[in-house]
Amino acid sequence: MSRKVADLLWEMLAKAGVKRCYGIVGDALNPVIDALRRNGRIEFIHVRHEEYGVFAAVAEAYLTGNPVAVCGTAGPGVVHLFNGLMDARKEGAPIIAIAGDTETSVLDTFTLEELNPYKFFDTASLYTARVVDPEQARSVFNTAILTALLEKGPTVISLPGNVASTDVEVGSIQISIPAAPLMRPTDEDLNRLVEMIDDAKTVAIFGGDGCRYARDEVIELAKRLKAPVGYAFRGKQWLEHDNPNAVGMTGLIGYGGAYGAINEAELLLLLGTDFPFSEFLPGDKVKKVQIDKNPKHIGRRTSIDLGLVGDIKTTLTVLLKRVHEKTDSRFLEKHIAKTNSFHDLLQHYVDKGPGIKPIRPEFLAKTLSDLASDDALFFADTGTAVIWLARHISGGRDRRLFGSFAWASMANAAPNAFGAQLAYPGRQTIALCGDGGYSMLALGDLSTQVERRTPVVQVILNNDALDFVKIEQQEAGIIPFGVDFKSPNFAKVAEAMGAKGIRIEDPADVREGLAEALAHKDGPVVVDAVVDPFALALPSHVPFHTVKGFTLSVAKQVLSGRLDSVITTMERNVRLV
Ligand SMILES: Cc1ncc(C[n+]2csc(CCOP(=O)(O)OP(=O)(O)O)c2C)c(N)n1
Repeated sequence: MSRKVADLLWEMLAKAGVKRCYGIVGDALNPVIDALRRNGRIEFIHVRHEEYGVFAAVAEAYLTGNPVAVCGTAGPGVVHLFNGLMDARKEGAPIIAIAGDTETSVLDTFTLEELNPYKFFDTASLYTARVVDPEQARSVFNTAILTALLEKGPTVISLPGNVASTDVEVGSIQISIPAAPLMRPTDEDLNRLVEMIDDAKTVAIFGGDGCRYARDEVIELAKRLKAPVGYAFRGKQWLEHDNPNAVGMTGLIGYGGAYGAINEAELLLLLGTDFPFSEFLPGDKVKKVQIDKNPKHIGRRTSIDLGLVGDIKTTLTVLLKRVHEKTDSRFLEKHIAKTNSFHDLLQHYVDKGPGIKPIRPEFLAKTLSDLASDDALFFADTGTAVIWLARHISGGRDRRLFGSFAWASMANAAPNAFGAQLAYPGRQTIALCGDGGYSMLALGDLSTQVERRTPVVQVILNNDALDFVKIEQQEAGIIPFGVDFKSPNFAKVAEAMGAKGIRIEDPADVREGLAEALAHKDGPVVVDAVVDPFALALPSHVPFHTVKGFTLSVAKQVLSGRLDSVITTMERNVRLV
């Protein structure tokens, strides 16, 4: 049967489970979007910025596991997709990007908006194809869909408008998507692992997103081995809640006993994690075993004594049949006690919060966590928002915590929450945003949310600063520079755009303001929370160079006449209040 290439595209995407395509149309994409309209099975989400669309798609794809389409048109529109596609690659989200391309008759002539898709997408995309002949179409679309789904990341189909509107002869359109295969190490390797576990007096576990489907198995293993369980940001939501062995996170936003546990154990099991901060992982004094279904992850962050390829669930299911229970729980108890005392420390600004103005972000985040529903979906911007998410937003069986954890782009949270709301209509979706991030990307597409009346709750930490970088600069020993700016009253801006706006300046209004926001179901709401720009968040383990850098920065600030801001930082962070 004959159909246009663009019709074939949407037919195959719909068969693969794509429900939405986010993007902006124009020139080369016009015949593609005309076919989408004809198809009628995929919803087009017209966003104001292509990057916003991709961040929305990333959240939808990650949370649901379904493939999601995005589109941008020739040259500049395509370029706007890039940052989001990098995020999809790092977060493991199956996205198929349709890039409008210049007519085939003028390819390689440096014509208007021409972009070489192979070169341009090389870093982000798992598979990039340029369809210059209709006969390629079925095979290319099939490969793009399967690669995105099975390798979990973005693929790109670059489609010139003239090819999209050409007829192509295709037989039956089937798209067969196999489930991910079960993978585990050989018996020989598992026996070596059992021996290493038997030989170690103390074992700690550190897990990442690879534990997503293996929560029960990891917790059971930890119980048997009396092992404390630490986690990377991407492992927190799977391993923290209702886990008596949980000891928190390590790294620069770390808390609890995780750093101590993984550095003091005799044996460390790294499960499904590509945690990038090597300096927070132990050196040679701790034996390390790493298990990951992606062989490229093994040994790249720290040297490993035993590397095993396998998915965590399948591997641990077999391991649990062979492993011998340990009886001495003193190591576990020590690190649980450390975790508990760190929690008391974290609680300080939460408890004192109602009496401190400007509002402490710790108090704001904890109140939000307490008020939100048990199945809320939380998203945090890269910036201080991720710190407060890590430390004060509690997970739960049905809660999800997501962000640009592995790529670390700013401005992800509001679009993430928008995509999640479209995927799970009516479920509470909450974005904790930076004021820098919100101004960067989210503001324009608040109009999109208003039009669609999506009840997304956006809480902006209005601190008039790129605060995370301000802290970074001080840790690096330099005087904060280029980090201050003036934010508008976001509540008023939101109201002017047709959303609900709530401004909170007084700590006494935090609870009521957030409750009102969460109760608002008729469209988006923006909470403009004026928070303390001097709130510091130091990790549970502070590396020496950080202490040195901070001291140096403080000295430089004093010497350059900024004593007032140094005093304010000290006053606001050494429990004087
Ligand atoms: C697109 C992008 N640009 C720059 C950075 C570097 N960066 C990381 S956090 C941050 C500051 C974020 O500021 P804001 O959104 O205001 O949040 P805050 O830290 O003040 O809470 C910057 C500039 C980045 N990660 N991504």
